[in-house]
Amino acid sequence: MNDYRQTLERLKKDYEKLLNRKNKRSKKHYNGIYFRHKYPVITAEHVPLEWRFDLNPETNPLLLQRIGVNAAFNAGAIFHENKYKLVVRIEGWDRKSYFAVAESDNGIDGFRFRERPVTMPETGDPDTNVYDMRLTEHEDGWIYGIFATERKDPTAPEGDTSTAIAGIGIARTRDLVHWERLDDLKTPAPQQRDVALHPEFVNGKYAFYTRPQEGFIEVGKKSGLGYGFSDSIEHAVIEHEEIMDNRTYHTVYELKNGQGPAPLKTEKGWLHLAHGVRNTAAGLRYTLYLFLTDLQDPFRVIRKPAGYFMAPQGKERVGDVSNVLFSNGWIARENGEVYIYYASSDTRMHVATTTVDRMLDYVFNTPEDGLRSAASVEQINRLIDKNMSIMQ
Ligand code: M1P
Repeated sequence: MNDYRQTLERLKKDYEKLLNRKNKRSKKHYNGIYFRHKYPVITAEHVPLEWRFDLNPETNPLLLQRIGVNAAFNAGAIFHENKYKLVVRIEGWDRKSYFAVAESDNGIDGFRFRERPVTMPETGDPDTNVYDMRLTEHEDGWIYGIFATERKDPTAPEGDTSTAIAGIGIARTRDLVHWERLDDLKTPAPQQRDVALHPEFVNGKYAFYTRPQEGFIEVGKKSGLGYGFSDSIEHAVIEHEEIMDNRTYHTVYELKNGQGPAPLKTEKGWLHLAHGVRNTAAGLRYTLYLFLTDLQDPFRVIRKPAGYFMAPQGKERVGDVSNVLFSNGWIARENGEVYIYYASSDTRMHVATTTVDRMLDYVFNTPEDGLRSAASVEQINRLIDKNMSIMQ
C-alpha cells in the first residue's frame, strides 16, 4: 500500500510539473519567418491520469496503467471563450484515435485537457477511426469540425484486413462539448482526406477544400488540393471538384498534398497552410508550405513561395511515423500574431509563433519555384548582387 501511495504521488507530481512547465521561444535555427518554441505543447503524457489508470487501490493494487495513449497529435485549433483550444487527435495503444479538447490561457504553455474526451456521435455507418479535425468558425454561426473517418473497405477480398476507405465526417458545436453529427461529405472521388471548410459562404454555398484520392494511401493520378461547393451542410454533397493547387514533379508536394487548417483572411488575400509529401529512400517526408489565394476568389492561387515553410527538425524528425510535420490548426490573434500548431512525426504537438505581416512578407518576397537547379542558382545570384550593391 505504501508503494502504491508513493508511486501515485510521484505520478501526480510529474504530471503537474509537465503541465506547469513554461515554454519559451527556441533560439535555434533563426529564419525570422516564425519562431519555434522549445517544448511540445501536448504529448501523450499530458493525457489525464484518470483516463489511463484505475485509481482505486482495491481494484488496481499494483497501480497498472489500464488504458494507454500512444500519441497526441494533429490538432484543430480555435480561440474560444477567451482560451486557446486544441481539439487533439489522441491515439490509444489500440490504434484507435479520438478527439479531446485541451485549453490554455496563453496558447504557448499550460495546456490542460478537459474532464473527458469528446463523445463524437456516430452516423448509421459507424466509423472505425476518426482523426485530424479542422475547425471552422463559420459565418452561419456554428463551429464546424471536419475530420477524417475511416472504415474497412466492404469490397476488400476475403483475408485482406488492411484495405480501408477514408471519408469526411462533419460535426458542429457551439461549446466544443456537445457535438451534432451531420451526414458525411459526399464527393465524386472514391476517397477523401484533409478537408477543411471555408469560413464564409461563396455565392451562397458552403465551400470546402478537398483532397480527392483513389486509394487509402495512394492518391492516384488525379489528385491535389481541390475545392467544391455544397448547398447544404446537413447533407453536404459536392457534385463537382476542381484542383486549385496541383502536385508538381521535383517539388516538396510531388507525391501528394493537402489543406491544413481553414485559411486566414488578410488584407492581401487568404493565407493557406498545407502539407506536401515527397518520397525518399527512407520513406515519405511531410513538410508544410504556405500560399496565398485571391480575396474575392479564395480558390485562385496568387502567390506561392518555392519549397517548404517548415520541415521536421531535431527531435521533431523522430516518432511513430518519422520525418513528418503536419498541421491542421492555427489561431490568428487580434494583434496580428498567429500561433501555428503543428505535430511532429505523428507523435506530439508543438507551437510556432509568427505574425500575419511576416507570413505575407514571406509569400510575396520568397522566390517561386523555378523548377530547375539553374533557376535556383539564378535566384541566389540575384540576391547576392542586390546585397553587393548595398555593400559598395
Ligand atoms: O502519417 C502522416 C500523415 O498521413 C496522412 O496524411 P495524408 O492525408 O496527406 O495522407 C494522415 O493520416 C495524417 O493523419 C498523418 O499525420
